[in-house]
Amino acid sequence: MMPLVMEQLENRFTLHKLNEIGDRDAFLAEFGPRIRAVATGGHAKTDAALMSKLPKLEIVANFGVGYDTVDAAWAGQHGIVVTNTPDVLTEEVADTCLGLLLMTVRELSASERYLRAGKWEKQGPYPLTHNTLRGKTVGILALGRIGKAIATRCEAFGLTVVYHGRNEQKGVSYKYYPTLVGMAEACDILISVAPGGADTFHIIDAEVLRALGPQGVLINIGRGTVVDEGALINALQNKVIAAAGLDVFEKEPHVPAELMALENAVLLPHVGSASHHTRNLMGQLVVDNITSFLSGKGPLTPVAETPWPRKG
Ligand code: 8YV
Repeated sequence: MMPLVMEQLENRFTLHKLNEIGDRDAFLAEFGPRIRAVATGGHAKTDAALMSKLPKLEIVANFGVGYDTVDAAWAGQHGIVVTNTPDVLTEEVADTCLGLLLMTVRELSASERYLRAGKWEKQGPYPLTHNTLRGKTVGILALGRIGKAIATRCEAFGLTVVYHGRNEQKGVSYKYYPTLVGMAEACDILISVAPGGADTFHIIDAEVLRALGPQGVLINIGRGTVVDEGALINALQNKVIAAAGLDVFEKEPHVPAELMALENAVLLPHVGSASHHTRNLMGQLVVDNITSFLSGKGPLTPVAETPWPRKG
């Protein structure tokens, strides 16, 4: 957790830091019975095993809009509220996504490597790119808040936007595809904004990549687990698709050597929301959720599994 979060929580509450204590079991045995709120983020898991050791737990405030590391269904069943950090990061992540899209389609990072290696002067201009954004259709997987901000930017770039998700959305003018394979067949660029978790695990598989086709480009700004990374490596090696731009990976921070070796992959270290501006807003929302909740005013941004006011 960033200093902004730690300082405010330390000033307002009694703060125990699980990550700084070597013996997890001893920590939980000593402090677990008193913990009312958990602030968490990154790759730390707040699962049933952890929450069941915190009998007074009332709220889990997750740093990040994605909360696949928190067992929100279990929390909901046990009267624990889970909050995330939506909205404050939407535009930043959409900006990053468009940057990654341009880098991938127009080979901007490869051409910069070419310049820095002194090849422009020695060997002449960087080769023309096979791919372009001109005349292309973008398929967005999961048209939520971030997906819509990406779609708006894509429209400004003159791209046709279509989408796939669990349901067709009212009031959305983009064409809806009821199946992911159907959308992959129809679009040139597949952008995944889908959250992680069991429901989306490996839904972008070999079949979807084949449907995307040899001119196709995959951009993943959501969660790495949505893509079958082995199938993607195979598809990139064998030109089943043209290229991929990835900000997220299956087992972060590990990035497979096979991906690192590929010229047709642009790889970013999960920087979608990673500016001081946006991360400060996310951190503040973690603090504000806990403060509001513990002062009896309810959570500010509860997740769908733990609605507020409570149902029933
Ligand atoms: C953060 C993210 O990098 O919000 C999310 O879901 O993936 C990112 O904004 C991550 O949550 C930091 O823990």
